[in-house]
Amino acid sequence: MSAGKRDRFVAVWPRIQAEVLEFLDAHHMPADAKTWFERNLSYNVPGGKLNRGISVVDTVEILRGKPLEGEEYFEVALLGWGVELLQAFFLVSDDLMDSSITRRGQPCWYRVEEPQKVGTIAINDAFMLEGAIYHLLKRHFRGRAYYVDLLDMFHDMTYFTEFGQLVDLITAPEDSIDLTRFSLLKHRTIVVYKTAYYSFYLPVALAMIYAGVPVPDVMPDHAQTLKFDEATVPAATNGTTPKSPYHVAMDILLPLGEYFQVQDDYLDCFGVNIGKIGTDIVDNKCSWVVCTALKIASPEQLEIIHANYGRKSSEAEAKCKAVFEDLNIRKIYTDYEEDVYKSIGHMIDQVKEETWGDITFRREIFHSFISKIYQRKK
Ligand code: GPP
Ligand code: MG
Ligand code: MG
Ligand code: MG
Repeated sequence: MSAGKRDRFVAVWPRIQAEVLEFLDAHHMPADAKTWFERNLSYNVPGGKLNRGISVVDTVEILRGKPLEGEEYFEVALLGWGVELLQAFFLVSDDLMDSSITRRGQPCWYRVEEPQKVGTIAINDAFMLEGAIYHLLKRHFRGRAYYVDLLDMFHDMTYFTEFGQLVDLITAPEDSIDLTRFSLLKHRTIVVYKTAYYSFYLPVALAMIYAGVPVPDVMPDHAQTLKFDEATVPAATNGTTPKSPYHVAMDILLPLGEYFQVQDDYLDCFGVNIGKIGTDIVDNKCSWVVCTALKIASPEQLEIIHANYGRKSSEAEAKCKAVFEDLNIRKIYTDYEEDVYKSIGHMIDQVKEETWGDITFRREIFHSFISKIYQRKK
């Protein structure tokens, strides 16, 4: 990604943050509450890779075939910052639930002690990050015909992410370690819901709504067709009705999001300098790494994994990692990455480009996404 594109996106954040904080003034909130929220926003929202937010801008520009200018740029960037606020809301909460230590190279928000201990106030802070999204949407889009489509999209994707987080958490109970709960199919259920919908489909769907890609009567979701006892993520419709661009986008972006979370799981175990300390082994998580290992381990190796996975000790964690090294999970991952990159590339090649007035649904939307994550190291 060009530095200029990121800089332009980051440059609108102060105005957005000021709008959010202004609302506290309008409600005569005490100065210390405003200062607290300001720190929450600054600490948790702008410090990441910002891929999700910038993708909203990229997608509208690709649909229009030209760069956005002036107030239009601001509006689309605001939708992008809405996705980043949603991400901040999830991460602040997820770090509490996962007992994580660091995020983006700094202590997780709930672990901050100075100037005042955050602790479980982080729960309310997370709610406020979410609340800011809807305040901003109302302020800027309340009068537009597509306002309700934007709201639905944020709400539905939030709900799906919470489904995924639920399955993630109950598959990894702290007190009962039972690796028979884990499989690559269970993993797919978890990651499509906890990551793919909000990280990949949401930015593109928001951009399509804003740009004016016609919204179908029934927006896609995989409730009818995504069966997790099948080996692949199937199409979002059964093929009897022509697919809307939203369906086509979902067919590509959910597998892409699954690939992204496999990378996250891989980096949790094998990454260096990823800005966060991996906790998946100690947390007993149904991660791609352990699911893959369980499929190919010898009885002796299985015994070591069973005895050490999910235990609260760094020696036990190291023993699991040693088995993963012996099983050459690194090589399996590199092969997986090449395969999935090719197969998603093939799906993108099949996309039919379509034009409505001055907007065109282009394959480049998806190329731009996959190129942001291919072979990522953090
Ligand atoms: C990533 O899981 C998933 C999320 C951040 C979604 C959280 C959803 C909520 C409803 C709170 P992860 O735990 O692997 O992420 P990380 O490795 O970044 O901690
Ligand atoms: Mg986590
Ligand atoms: Mg988690
Ligand atoms: Mg992770």
